Amino acid sequence: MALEKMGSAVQFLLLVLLSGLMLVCRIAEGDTHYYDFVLKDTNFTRLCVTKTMLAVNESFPGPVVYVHTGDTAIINVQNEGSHGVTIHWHGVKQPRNPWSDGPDHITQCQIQPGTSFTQKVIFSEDQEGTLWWHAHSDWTRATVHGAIVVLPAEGTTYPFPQPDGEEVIVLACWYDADQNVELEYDLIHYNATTPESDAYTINGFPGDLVACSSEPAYSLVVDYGKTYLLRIVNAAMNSELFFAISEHNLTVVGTDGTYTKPLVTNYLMITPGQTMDVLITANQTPSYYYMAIRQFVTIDPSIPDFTNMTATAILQYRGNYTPPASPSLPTTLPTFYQLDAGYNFTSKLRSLASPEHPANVPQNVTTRMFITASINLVSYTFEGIIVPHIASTLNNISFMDPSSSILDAYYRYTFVAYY
Ligand SMILES: [Cu+2]
Repeated sequence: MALEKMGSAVQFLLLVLLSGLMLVCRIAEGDTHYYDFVLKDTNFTRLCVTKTMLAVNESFPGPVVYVHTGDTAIINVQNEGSHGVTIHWHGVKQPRNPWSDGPDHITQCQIQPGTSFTQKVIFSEDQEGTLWWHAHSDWTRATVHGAIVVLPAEGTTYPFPQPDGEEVIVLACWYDADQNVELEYDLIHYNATTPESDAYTINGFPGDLVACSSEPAYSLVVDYGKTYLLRIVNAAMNSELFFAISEHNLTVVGTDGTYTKPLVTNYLMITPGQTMDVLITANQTPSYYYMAIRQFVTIDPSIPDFTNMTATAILQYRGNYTPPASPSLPTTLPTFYQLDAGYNFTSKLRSLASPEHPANVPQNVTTRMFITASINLVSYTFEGIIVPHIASTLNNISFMDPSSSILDAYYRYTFVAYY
């Protein structure tokens, strides 16, 4: 009997040990999530214009990828559209896994119409918060993009009180025409850098202040007294954006998949490609309030070359009350040329740098590299005519898309690579 008891005690201990080991393995390996992305030319109507544009799963913005730190996402991209594109996982550090990064002609060739490509994205680094994915061929990313939510690893939590709810908010551009055609036309005919969009959008919609305001706007429905984590992505093509919510403070707690020291503010300035994790508490009189964005313009104010509009969405309290005829606009949203507002906000951001989330900045510099990024005038022949043309360079070397992937060629030693 005593032996039997001892045996079961040993069995129990072994079981505890084994499940502990399994838990460690689970944390180390993470879960695997599978997603299907179908690229398709889809009809959308904004600003009273209906156009066909490339989108993933017929949605603008596209689907959200949810993972925990340490997980892997396997994403099958099926291209049923009319252009070859690639998909890039913006900001996801993938050490020793360059094959799924996505920039076309750098790590892979384009996924041609009628074909598919499966990407394995490993969230292995200490990255938590919000990142995003987007197409990486010409300006296809204007319509082909979505958020990536990286939750804390299993068994861990946020470095701030657990929010009552969370929401992804993607800021983007709307072009009435095909932005890729506009881009090419501008480059060839005007030596211009980038076409301006016709509107900005919040989760796909420009909101109430544009013509055709009978079109729907995005609404975020909240409960009084609750705190929400907003995962904001600036997917606009080329514009820094101001963001504010009428009467509500914002607390920035993270940016680009890294936690920050909490920063209480009444507006944000978010750069293209950047993400921000922001807490808001629904602590105002239940009503409708505008959240709004507008471009932060740093060029000469006499040049009216920017998207001069304010996009809106509605923060809507749940409950019984008479909604206002028109929600209030945030008075704290800076105007387009307010340089000090842009710089003041950015200069206040600090990494969290806690024991759990350290800021490991390398202290020991072993190699110093001198890199010059510039835009030069080069000449090329177009339809028999020599055309002066602007081209970006790194250390005075410009880049033209090769016919194959550079990574592939480098890996197989088929050409000599320079940095
Ligand atoms: Cu990117």
